Amino acid sequence: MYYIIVMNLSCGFVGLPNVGKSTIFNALSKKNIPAENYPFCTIDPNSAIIEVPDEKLITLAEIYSPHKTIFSTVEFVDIAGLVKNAHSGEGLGNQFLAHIRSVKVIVQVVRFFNDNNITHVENRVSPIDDIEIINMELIFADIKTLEKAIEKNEKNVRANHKGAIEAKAVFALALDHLNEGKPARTLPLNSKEKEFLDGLFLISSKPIIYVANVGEDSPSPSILDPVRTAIEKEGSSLILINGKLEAEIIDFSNEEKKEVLESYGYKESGLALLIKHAYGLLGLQNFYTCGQEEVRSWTIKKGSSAVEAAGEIHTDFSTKFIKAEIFNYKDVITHGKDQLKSLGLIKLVGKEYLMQEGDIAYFIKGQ
Ligand SMILES: Nc1nc2c(ncn2[C@@H]2O[C@H](COP(=O)(O)OP(=O)(O)OP(=O)(O)O)[C@@H](O)[C@H]2O)c(=O)[nH]1
Ligand SMILES: [Mg+2]
Repeated sequence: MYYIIVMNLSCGFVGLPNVGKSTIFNALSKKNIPAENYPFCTIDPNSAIIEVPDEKLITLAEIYSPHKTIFSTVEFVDIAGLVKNAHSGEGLGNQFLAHIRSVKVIVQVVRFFNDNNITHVENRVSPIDDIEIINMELIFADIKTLEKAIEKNEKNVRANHKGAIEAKAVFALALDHLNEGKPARTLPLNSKEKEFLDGLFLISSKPIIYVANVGEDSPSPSILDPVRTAIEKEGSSLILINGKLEAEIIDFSNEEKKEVLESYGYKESGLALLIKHAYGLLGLQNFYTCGQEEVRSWTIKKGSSAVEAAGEIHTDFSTKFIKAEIFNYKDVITHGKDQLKSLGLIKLVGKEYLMQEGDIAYFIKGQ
């Protein structure tokens, strides 16, 4: 049996220098890139393709004993540290922008650990202020983008181009919002208005997950709670990862890792937690295909229909879609794979069927 990996989702690690981005990136991706105690250790973004931890897929592979087991994957990108005024050239300046623009989810790593040996660029450990600095840099970058777009759109307004007046109104709303220090993702717009902004690929419109790099001692509620409240108010979520610990157990087996993490009070690995949140934010779920040749996990948007799921495998399966046989992981576990047909647990469905979490599909296509 061998394993193959396919890519679906990308997460970019951002944050101040020396907060532990590369440490966490390495620990989660098992990649040994430099994570040293000096700011701007990471200059070019490093990226890693990582398998989505998937217990269901592993169980299905045990049941079907295929030649290949193929996991869904995510791409992690370790982006250079940002500093205050990066948008006007401080630190590594605007190099970060293109890297952040290319990812689907921003993972903001925030330093909670105290360690006098590790320099903090602001010479203090204050998560709430660090978050503010990073978020403002992303907003400043977006303000620049928006101002350019407004200028360009003025020509369209003068030339009476279709939609230019509407775009002007949306851009003005967005600029006010950003100027108030709020990220574009919290601007309430209807779907038509949203389309005008979508074309600008604003960084602060991307979903964000905050990772507290908590170090050896868990932060006290008096430090953690106000940060969590501020983040949740914005509609985002905060997860706790002990970067240093995860880096130390990088070569342990999965069972050993689980044991160590549990002894420190962590129910799940940082990787599993992060991916679970990224799936939740983007509204993703998995379905499976199972056969003798391969057992494979596929990632789709929640609410996808059978024909959309089929298209994820190959466009041929969607354009020539006839029907699909669907059964669910839960039934395989309860009844075994060979009893499903006689028990009436294999559904024959058409294009419109809504895929459910844990569905296993066999698509039938025409010539
Ligand atoms: N004590 C302690 N040190 C940590 C922890 N996480 C990271 N460090 C140390 O902090 C230093 C900086 O970590 P990096 O992972 O390189 O930080 P970074 O955010 O990637 O920094 P840049 O690439 O410079 O932006 C290294 O010496 C790490 O070993 C932690 O949880 N506790
Ligand atoms: Mg780094």
